[in-house]
Amino acid sequence: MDVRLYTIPGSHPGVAVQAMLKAKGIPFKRTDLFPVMQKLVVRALGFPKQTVPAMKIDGRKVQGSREITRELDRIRPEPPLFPEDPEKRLAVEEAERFGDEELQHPVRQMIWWALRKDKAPLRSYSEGAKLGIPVGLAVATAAPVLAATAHYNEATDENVRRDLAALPALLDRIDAWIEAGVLDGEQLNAADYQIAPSLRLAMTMQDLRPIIDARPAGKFARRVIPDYPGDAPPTFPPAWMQPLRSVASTA
Ligand SMILES: N[C@@H](CCC(=O)N[C@@H](CS)C(=O)NCC(=O)O)C(=O)O
Repeated sequence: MDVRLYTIPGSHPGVAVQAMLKAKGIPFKRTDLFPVMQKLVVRALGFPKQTVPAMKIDGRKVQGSREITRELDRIRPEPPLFPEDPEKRLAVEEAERFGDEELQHPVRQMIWWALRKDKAPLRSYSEGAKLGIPVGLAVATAAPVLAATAHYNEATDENVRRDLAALPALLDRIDAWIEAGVLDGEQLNAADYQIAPSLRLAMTMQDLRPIIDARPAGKFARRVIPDYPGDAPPTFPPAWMQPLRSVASTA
């Protein structure tokens, strides 16, 4: 089987797919793309959308982390990514949907906002990446790419401030799923692999790391994805962090 994954270094859904490929023991090759450029490249490769992760399996194209999850389960059923029991499966599917539709994007907006403000940490997010040019050069010339990426992800002050205020409620839902055994069970499932990389990306930001680490969600994320590239020093204005701090101090 010839499997090639197209991704961006540090992409959280890209990390999710890599963790599932690893869990299933499927060997694969990875093509790392630049943000912005990836839109053109994946379309030029014949994928219907412009997002990564995108994957070719023996020339067949599958795009989107949830679509890839199902395809991986189809081509290599063991270990399964969904429970057999229909009720448990529904719960995992709902948590997986939440991870994709409600958690992924706010974290994406936060990190692009932070990197646009200070591009120095970008090098740490490119650890292990094969971009085709030296990482130092990529970082030195990254300002227009960061501006464009922040723009198309709508990583505005207003949105990121709102994302930060909403984060405690998202973490509450994740902690509740852990408590209920939907997440963090003995056998990791599709929702574990969808949610943990977003938490790990959020935890690369020093502003958020201690807050998430203090909760079951933090321990869970580190179990599912032990290593995640990137380390960004505190960047968010103190007033934006206030909603997170007041929840942490009353917990
Ligand atoms: N939620 C989808 C979309 C992933 C997504 O938006 N990926 C980002 C990189 S992390 C991307 O390719 N953005 C480019 C764009 O939106 O055009 C998934 O999990 O596959």
